[in-house]
Amino acid sequence: YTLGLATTELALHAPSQIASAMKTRANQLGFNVVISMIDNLSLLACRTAVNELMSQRVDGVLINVPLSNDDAGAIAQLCGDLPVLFLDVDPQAEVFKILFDPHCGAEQGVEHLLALGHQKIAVLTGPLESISARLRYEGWLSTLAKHQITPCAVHHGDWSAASGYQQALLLLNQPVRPTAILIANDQMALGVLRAVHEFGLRVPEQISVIGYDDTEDSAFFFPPLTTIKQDFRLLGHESVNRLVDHLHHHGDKKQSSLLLPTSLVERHTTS
Ligand code: IPT
Repeated sequence: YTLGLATTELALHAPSQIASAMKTRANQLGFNVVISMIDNLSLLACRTAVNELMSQRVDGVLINVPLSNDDAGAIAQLCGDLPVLFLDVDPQAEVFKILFDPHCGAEQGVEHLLALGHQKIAVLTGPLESISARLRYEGWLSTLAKHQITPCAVHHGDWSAASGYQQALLLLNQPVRPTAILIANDQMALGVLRAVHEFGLRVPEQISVIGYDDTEDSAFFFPPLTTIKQDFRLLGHESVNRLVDHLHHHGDKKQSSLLLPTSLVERHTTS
């Protein structure tokens, strides 16, 4: 068998670690993985990537591209009888999927900051074209709202460290200084840490920072990053297992989607 992976930008840490874990698991099972990477977030780009994989006669497809419910439906239709498993859709989407619970992750971050006594909390979201970025943002807002808190500032990045740095400079130049920043991924948190340090502020004494992902490098940021872990090795392994399982059963077994838990990893950027 050959599996096809349509993926978003592999220069980002999370998608590359997911692809690597898939490849490792597929190789253990004796499968090949061919990869098609999209360079912009659009349905057309995703269609093109899937067509490219189908022309290479793959036996099943993994889609790690953020897709709205309608777009995921369109891609599932494009695949026809070919088994297709989605990794970046809404938990409500009616497709075969495996995801980390975005609400659970967002809630864990907020609850951690509230337990430490923070009230003046700023947020830095991922790009709002991404369904996961939107769901984390909604999760933060609804959890904060339960405690009658609204964020003191809202900024939007694009998942990169550079955008985290730029947005943090804007944030720190404003008169209201937050005591904590919730950040939608670790790469942006890396950029935020640099900006905060350039402002001469101490982490976590003067400002707390919490990321999301727990990618391989996050324990080596300075200070080591507190974050919400998504176990990408588990995701890569489970997604391949499920797709292969589905292939072996010739699609006669009901496709069972999976919602994986996230967990808080407390290091040294929050107090
Ligand atoms: C998601 C990451 O959390 C984020 O950091 C970014 O890399 C994004 O992917 C790229 O699309 S994880 C995804 C499986 C929701």
